[in-house]
Amino acid sequence: MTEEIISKFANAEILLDETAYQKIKNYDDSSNLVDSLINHLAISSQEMMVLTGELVDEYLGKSDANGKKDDLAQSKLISREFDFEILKDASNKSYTNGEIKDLSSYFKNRYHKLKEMLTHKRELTDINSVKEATSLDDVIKIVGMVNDVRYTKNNHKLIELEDETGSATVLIHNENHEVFEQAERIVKDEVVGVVGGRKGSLIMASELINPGVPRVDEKKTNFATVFLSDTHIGSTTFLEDAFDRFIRWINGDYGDERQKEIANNVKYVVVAGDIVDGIGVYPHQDKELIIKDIQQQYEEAARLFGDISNVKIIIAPGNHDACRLAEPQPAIHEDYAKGLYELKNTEFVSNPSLVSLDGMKVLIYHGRSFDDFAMTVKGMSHQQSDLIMKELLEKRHLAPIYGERTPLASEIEDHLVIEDIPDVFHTGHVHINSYKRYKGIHLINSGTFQSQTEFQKIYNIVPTCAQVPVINNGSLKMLDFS
Ligand code: D5M
Ligand code: FE
Ligand code: ZN
Repeated sequence: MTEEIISKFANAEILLDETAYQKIKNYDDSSNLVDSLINHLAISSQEMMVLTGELVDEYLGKSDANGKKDDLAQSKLISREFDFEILKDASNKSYTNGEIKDLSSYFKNRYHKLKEMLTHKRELTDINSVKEATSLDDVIKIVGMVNDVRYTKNNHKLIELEDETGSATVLIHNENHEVFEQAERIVKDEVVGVVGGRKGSLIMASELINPGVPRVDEKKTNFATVFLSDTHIGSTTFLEDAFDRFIRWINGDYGDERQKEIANNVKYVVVAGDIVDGIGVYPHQDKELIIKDIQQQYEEAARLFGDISNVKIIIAPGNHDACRLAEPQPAIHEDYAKGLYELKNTEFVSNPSLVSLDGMKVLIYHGRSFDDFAMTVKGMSHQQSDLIMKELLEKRHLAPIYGERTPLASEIEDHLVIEDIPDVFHTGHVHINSYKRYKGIHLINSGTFQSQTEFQKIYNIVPTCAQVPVINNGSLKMLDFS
């Protein structure tokens, strides 16, 4: 039996310390205990672990006379190891003093980062400068930043493209259907490649080239990650009952067996902004607030999220949080959110940011730029944020349009360029769930826990409330707490 105990645990990747070993060996029905412990630990823990005497005692205390185990999700037997890493965060990287000089270095930095990606593409090796291109009679290849987009009176598309040497006007003929359709999605201030030929003072485009994203390999994960955003705690329209059901679910107290099994597997919760409703975000907001003090709103958030244990909670800000509005938004400051900071399992990151959850890369972005895309690009809307997310990935920029609804800080570096390809692209803001798999990347918009507001009624935005996306063992599940 002695050897059998050790080898059974070893096969299950569990190490025994001496006291645990003695306790198990001396237990009446040790063979049964070995099997049930291994079974229990295999479900609750994903990593190699050390089983101590204390844990054995705790387990035995929780087993009833028939050896039937307690609700696994309730068990605090395992203290998990989190392989959590912040790969990119802009919180402490804000250098700008707001001078015009910064704006030009900001755009230069954006241009160079994206040009670097574009010129690595087969179609854009040996590019011409824009100045050269305006007098070339051969095939023209240029990379430029979009200064302006408009139509000719015959409904062709005109793009004003600029690099450090000058600017040129690119025409996309509407009978060139494929390229024209692509040109419909071109926005101001993005960086794009053009292949074409000169016709007088115009460049006729035969190809438009985005920096693009390669296909990513499927990440094998054996844990569950919950994606939340836009809880808007403090608002009269915050759906507290639904949120309570969510918290009960995550703690193993709500849902059917299958849902409880997922809850038991949850290791991370990611919050992509608007965790609270904030104050003074729009005129007369106080009429729609149940908690009128920003710190109190975060205290309430701490009370609600404080019921989640043994799960790491990663929090990024949105446009309602106590944070500067200009993106990149630094992490929510401790002065505002003391209670949340005091929770042992919280992490605070900037908007945007890139984190690694046991090797699964998650790009977190609140999604303010979706308003600009929904307002300016044909066929795009708040309802289908997956289409916008796909376009942002192709453009490799989270908020290309400067000077509209999305305030951007003119930093020396452009932190909104998508430099690393994530496994998951998680957004919020629109209050409408969406999910798509694009080139292997999970595109997730996590909806909201706020019912329709007066503002959203005017814009005809119908939120999808209390629908929570979870990636469990690599595939998406939607859980409904409404
Ligand atoms: O955003 C709540 C909803 O309102 C979301 O669907 C986006 C939309 N929204 C917010 N601001 C604007 C502007 N300026 N134009 C159009 N649509 C907007 P929240 O960030 O929670 O207030
Ligand atoms: Fe919101
Ligand atoms: Zn928002």
